[in-house]
Amino acid sequence: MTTLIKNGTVVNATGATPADVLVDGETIVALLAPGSTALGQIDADTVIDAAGKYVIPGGVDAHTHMELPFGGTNASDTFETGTRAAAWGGTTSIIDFAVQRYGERVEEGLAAWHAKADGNCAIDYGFHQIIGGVDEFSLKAMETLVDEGITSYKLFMAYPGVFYSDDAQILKAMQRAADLGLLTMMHAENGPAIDVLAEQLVSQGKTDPYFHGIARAWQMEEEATHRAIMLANLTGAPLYVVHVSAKQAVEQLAWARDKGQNVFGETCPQYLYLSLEEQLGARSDDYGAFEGAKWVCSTPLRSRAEGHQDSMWQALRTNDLQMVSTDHCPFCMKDQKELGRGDFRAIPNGIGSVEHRMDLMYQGVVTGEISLARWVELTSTTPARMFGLYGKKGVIAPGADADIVVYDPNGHTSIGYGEGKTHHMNMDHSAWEGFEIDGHVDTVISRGRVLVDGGAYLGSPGHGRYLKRGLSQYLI
Ligand code: DUC
Ligand code: ZN
Ligand code: ZN
Ligand code: ZN
Repeated sequence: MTTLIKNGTVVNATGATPADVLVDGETIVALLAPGSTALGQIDADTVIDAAGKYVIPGGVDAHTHMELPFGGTNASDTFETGTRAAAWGGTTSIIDFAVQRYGERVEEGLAAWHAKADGNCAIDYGFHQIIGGVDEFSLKAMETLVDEGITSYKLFMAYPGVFYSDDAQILKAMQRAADLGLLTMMHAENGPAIDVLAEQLVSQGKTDPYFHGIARAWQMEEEATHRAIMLANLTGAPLYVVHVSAKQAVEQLAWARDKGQNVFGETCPQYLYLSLEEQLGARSDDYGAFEGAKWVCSTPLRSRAEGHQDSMWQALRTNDLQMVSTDHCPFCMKDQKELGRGDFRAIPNGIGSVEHRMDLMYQGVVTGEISLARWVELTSTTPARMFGLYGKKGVIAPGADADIVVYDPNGHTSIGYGEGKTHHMNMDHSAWEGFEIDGHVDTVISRGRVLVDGGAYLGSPGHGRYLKRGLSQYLI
């Protein structure tokens, strides 16, 4: 079974060039001079005309939380609904976080995650491992992760009593990670101090969702980022800071990178486009000021007046931040976010974006924030390299998996929920209501199989395969 995608502009992280792409089975086998078919050399079973469109490697979203138990409820997308929504939006691989909770063995947490995901995914999927309790057992279990195809793990400097690690635990885990070649992913916020600030706000009657962002002040992100960098420096462990939102945290990353340390950071679309001021202003008849709960996530939305959003875009251009993931962690308002009416601390933290990342970042190309090639690099190529998938994922090249998106720069996408707008995530609202994108995901192919064709969905649960990942290909 061969497919030829012809007349398009192939965009890789290295640049854009007109080329036809030949797929045999699940694999890209050739890039051809445009029009080679006209000479009669190629006789493919299926031909896709990509004239006027971009042909890009499928998106790799390296930070999702399908079915995450959090805040007394579960993230509302299952692996089935979440990966289907991802496919609709041009993402063909996700890396989700398997969870070990305190008091549980890492092996149990990982087995539970396979049970949720295996056989249910529309696209390929890998795992990072959350270590929610660093102790002699989890330190031992880290030794088996590489064999499981899990080459990165996440620690939390936030959420005392839930996932939190103190500095002693972080130090021990990083020492082990340095020996094993594992990439340490860090939720860098000073949780104990944040919890005090949050308690003080609530006791003053400041219970609205907006105060979530006041409690989680940027100083708490900068301080934790610096501490993580120094512990990584001491131990020699490569460090990847997740969901960076404060400009001062980026300054810490840039400082460490300028000295040659293996330190990396991701940001997310919400920290580029949304702000604390907009969250404060949000009101609805149904929810009043509690409307702001839709944008409660951690790290929090930051003040536009303080310039954090501009600084995130700038860091994406200068490579002080290397990639964009969603931190897709969806919760409905009804019965989920509503748990925190009257106390913002009880609002489950998270925003759903897995369907919109490719479009939202393409809009950054339209507005001149990033280049076309950088769009592909931030959303596909670097995530693949960072997390040991490159070669198969993240590039349009012979030998790569045929994970391909045909993107129409003359198309249009209206993002939202309800009233004719049709996101595919399992959520009763959209944090992105009203966003208009000057581009459109037309065709999505995963290992040679067409999942999305125009407005039609042709995917199925179980097509997606578990990705055993190699070590990071991004280290200095
Ligand atoms: N951190 C995440 O990475 N995801 C959801 C919530 C959080 O705090
Ligand atoms: Zn986090
Ligand atoms: Zn997350
Ligand atoms: Zn279209």
